[in-house]
Amino acid sequence: MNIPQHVAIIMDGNGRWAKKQNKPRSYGHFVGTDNVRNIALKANELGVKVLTLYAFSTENWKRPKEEIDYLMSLPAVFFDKFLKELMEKNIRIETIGDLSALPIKTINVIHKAIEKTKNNNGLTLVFALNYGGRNDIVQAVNEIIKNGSITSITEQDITNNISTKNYPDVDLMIRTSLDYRISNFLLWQISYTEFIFTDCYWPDFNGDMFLKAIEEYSNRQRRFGGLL
Ligand code: V0D
Repeated sequence: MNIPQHVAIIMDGNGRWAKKQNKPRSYGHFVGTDNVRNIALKANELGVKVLTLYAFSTENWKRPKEEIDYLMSLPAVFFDKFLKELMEKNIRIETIGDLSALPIKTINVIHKAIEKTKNNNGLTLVFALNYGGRNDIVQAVNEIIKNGSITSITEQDITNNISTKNYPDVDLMIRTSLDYRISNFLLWQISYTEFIFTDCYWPDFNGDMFLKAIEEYSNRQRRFGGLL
């Protein structure tokens, strides 16, 4: 089987999953957090190098304040429940996106998780937090023009300055829960990415379904614009 090096996931459907059983949206987010663990362990087992998860977008600030407050408590929930296991399984936590807008408590927990896991060399589990794909490109260009003598830039310049500069190309993107769009997730990075959409809500998306997605990826022929 051809294992993708880098998988990205839009973890959608937590609210709808909760609603279906007359529970508050926050309960869906809570169970969704447990599922981050399940899928990260599966990805690690399969030998995926990088798993990038869209946890909070630059647009999610439009949600009701109480939902945002609850979401901002989840890094601590995740950290307390799973840090020990992440260490045992050699999983490293990193983030992309602008953390500076998050509550200071949330930032501190995230920094702690990054610091504690920084020497692990299994799966790199990347949380996209306050992340937007257009913003990512703009910040890369701003970084490049800090070199004041530049008059034109190349694709490689952008690739070298974008948030995912240390990761391999995104081979596979998965979106759960029935919407067929990118929602300003990775934009620059998905030129040749394979897509898999599933109607399953994120809390129900299990390790077996993840494996099935990898198998489907493995069966596709990637041509990168050329001919076979
Ligand atoms: C809610 C489903 C883990 C989708 C997954 C702040 C949305 C659960 C984290 C997390 C969220 C982030 C950083 C870190 C450790 C864990 C997380 C958010 C939302 C937004 F270092 N799950 N999770 N962060 N959800």
